[in-house]
Amino acid sequence: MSKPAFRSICLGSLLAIGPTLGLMLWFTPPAKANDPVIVEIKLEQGHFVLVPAEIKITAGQSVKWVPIEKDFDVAHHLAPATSSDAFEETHDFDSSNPPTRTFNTPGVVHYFCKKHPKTMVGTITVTPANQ
Ligand SMILES: [Cu+2]
Repeated sequence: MSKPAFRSICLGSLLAIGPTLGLMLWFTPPAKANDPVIVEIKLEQGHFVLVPAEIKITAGQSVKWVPIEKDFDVAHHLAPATSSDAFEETHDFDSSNPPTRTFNTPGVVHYFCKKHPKTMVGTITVTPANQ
């Protein structure tokens, strides 16, 4: 096989594979690691609670708080437990606008709901990304 012929076969393969790869990437959904971890807000025995109350995530991951009692448009409002907890306070929210927060710094974050401070208490443990 002469060199020019070989070259044109290679080029032909690239031209065929390129668009195929491009299409595959186009249709591939985002990686699971980037999907937010869901914490549900449920009504249990008359009290709103976080499920799960304690979660462990990897630095860079996001958490989304989703009220699943859609019949009750009760507002929630998440805030750090203390000034040393790296938690960005939310606005009032319900099932129509659940908040998401991304945690980039390893450590333990305590938070609670200002509307339901006795029962909606949670902890997020953020581990380093390379562990
Ligand atoms: Cu609440």
